[in-house]
Amino acid sequence: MSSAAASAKAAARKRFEDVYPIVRDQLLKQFKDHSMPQEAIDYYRRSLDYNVPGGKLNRGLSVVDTVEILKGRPLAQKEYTKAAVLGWAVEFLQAYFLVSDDIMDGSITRRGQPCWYRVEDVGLIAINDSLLLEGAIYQMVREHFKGDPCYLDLLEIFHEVSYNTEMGQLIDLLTAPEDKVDLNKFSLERHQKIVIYKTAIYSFYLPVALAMIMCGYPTTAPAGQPDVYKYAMDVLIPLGEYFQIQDDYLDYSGTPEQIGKIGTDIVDNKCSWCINTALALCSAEQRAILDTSYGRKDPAAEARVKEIFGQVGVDKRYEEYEQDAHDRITKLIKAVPEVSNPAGDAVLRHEVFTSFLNKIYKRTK
Ligand code: GPP
Ligand code: MG
Ligand code: MG
Ligand code: MG
Repeated sequence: MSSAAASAKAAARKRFEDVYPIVRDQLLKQFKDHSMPQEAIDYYRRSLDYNVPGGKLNRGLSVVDTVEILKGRPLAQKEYTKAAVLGWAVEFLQAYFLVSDDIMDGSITRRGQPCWYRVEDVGLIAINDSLLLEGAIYQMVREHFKGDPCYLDLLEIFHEVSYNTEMGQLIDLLTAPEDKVDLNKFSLERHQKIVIYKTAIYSFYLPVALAMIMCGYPTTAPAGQPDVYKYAMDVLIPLGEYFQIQDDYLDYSGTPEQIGKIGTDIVDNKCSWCINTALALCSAEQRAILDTSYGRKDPAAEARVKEIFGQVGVDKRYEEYEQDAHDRITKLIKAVPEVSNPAGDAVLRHEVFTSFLNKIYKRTK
């Protein structure tokens, strides 16, 4: 990236980050309005600051970027703030998922710091904190959008997408029981179902759909008009699937310094892209080792699994997968009609999708 592009990116991030304190302080003010004890206000603030703003912010920034691309111009401050509130709402949704996912996965670190439930004086209060993070979404959307024609569509999509993600989390967990390792349960088909539901919909479809809703694209296509949300879905789901396969691969191959978390997929018996790929390539002897070593809370067993991933060539397969995904998604993008909204002040430009693809292509963290 050129230094001009890098500083534009840093400035965009800073502008987005500057909206966070506004949102947080509105949430804290509600606590005060309910005369919550100071201890609760302080705790809630600490939970928000710990869990919401410290990630890559890709999802949140995507909402703002997409609104700008749809409108084809920089946003005025008022509309910027509204787009950014929706972006932060996606980051709150993500924080809600991650705080609870880390408990369910028994994870150790997240974003380079201990998982919230492992922080002193937090423990299982983290469950309630995750619920507050979810509830906060609806508080902030109401504060900034009530009375807007798109308000109901915004509420519906947050509910629908949350529900889809919870369905995905359920099949992720059911496919990976802690005490019963059975690699026969795994398949690339099951893997695809899991990743579409647990990651792709909320991480890729949601930010773009929110931007489209905010720009006045009707969620039910008028007679004779293309269903633009369906077109968006047709590109964004494969994109999200590609993103989660990267996450799976980095869980195995990345260092904690690089990815900001300690990979737990092998010891957690996860139906990840790596194990499915290894199962398709391994010999009977290697399979026997995988059967006895996968999903065991034992560093030596984990090391044996990683060794087999290396032997069967998971890394080379990943490189091939990545190239193929990039080319396939590029073709899907070309098939999307560049439709205007009814007011004629927004266009579903291909750049909405290519900007996503460029952001994640060959990512290493
Ligand atoms: C993360 O998958 C899963 C989610 C963010 C969805 C969680 C959904 C809930 C309803 C709680 P992961 O466990 O592979 O991610 P990571 O590797 O970051 O822990
Ligand atoms: Mg996890
Ligand atoms: Mg998980
Ligand atoms: Mg993962």
